[in-house]
Amino acid sequence: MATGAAASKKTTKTAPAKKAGASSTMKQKGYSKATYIKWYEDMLLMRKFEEKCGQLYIQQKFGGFCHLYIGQEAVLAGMSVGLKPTDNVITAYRDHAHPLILGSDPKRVMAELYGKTTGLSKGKGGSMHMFDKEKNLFGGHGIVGAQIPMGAGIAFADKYRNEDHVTITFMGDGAARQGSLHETFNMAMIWNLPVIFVIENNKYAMGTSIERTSNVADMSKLGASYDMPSFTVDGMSPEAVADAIAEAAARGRKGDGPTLLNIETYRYKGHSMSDPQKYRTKDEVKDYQAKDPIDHVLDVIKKNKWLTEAKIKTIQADVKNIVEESVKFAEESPLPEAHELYEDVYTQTDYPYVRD
Ligand SMILES: Cc1ncc(C[n+]2csc(CCOP(=O)(O)OP(=O)(O)O)c2C)c(N)n1
Repeated sequence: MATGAAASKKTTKTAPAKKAGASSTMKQKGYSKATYIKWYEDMLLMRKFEEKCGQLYIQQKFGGFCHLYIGQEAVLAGMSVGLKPTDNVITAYRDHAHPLILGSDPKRVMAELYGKTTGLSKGKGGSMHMFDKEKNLFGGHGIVGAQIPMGAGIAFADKYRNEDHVTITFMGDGAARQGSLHETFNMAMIWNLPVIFVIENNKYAMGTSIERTSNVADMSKLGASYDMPSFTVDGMSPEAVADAIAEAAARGRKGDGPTLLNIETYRYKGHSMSDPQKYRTKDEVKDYQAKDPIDHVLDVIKKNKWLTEAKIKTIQADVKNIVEESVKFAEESPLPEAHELYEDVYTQTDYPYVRD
């Protein structure tokens, strides 16, 4: 397990294709005691919240799909340091942890899973469609790759309005193979948009490994034919992710356009709750669990004596309470009323193509 000093020295590989002038190595820097403690609290909440979601789903407390983020927490922990609260986030369906890190109320995230009216999307979205306008979270999208052009569109709107914001557009390694990526990369480079494309590369699209679907398995090379600055980042390290996202965000804010980050991570659980996981070995899962980002951050905290054992136990108890309260809130909240079916739906009364 890495210590604080070792952690801040983690190297980050660069992609062979880089825009002229882009730095050839990601700058590394140390992070403070406060940051490590926040990372521990945030990642523990994501992990415990999701473990609870898995249990509740098995108990059939809510239906639909349920894709857990467990194992990938360092990506969002790193992001939380590298971005500003005014920046925008859009992602796919593995989206319960994104609102948590952005500061949405965990009660409302859980209520959304239950389809309750108090949920983040008023109970109309469920697991795959978490939106929070106040936190600039633009979903939660179930169509693989759909959010890639939308992320560029959000960045276009900010540029058009002269806003100092960047948009982070998450996608899986499977989504990165959708055609929408190529059109979007081209337009984003032509228009120099303030967007960070993040491939949350957990090695599998459902049960299919990158090697089975991709001639070029190094996903950072996808930016090469668009001359987009592209990097591979250790996604089990919040430090490496924070460095990479901060540098990409600075590039976007300066008017230097998009960045592609191939963040190498791993999901410990199946693709969704009904996945026998025959496509990978138990040893492979164990190898990644040995690099667990929560263990690593706690290790740094303990080695530096930044928290006492009692204080660590208090954080763990607080997180447990937050999760339990969110379940209680979700269970006690009402279901949407029938009339809500007709609310928040886009209508155009003079739409010419539909006839009675
Ligand atoms: C357009 C489209 N095709 C297929 C699917 C079915 N599908 C759902 S998830 C998924 C795998 C996507 O994997 P990846 O992008 O790597 O994300 P991960 O699940 O690993 O986070 C597929 C093929 C879909 N939802 N949308």
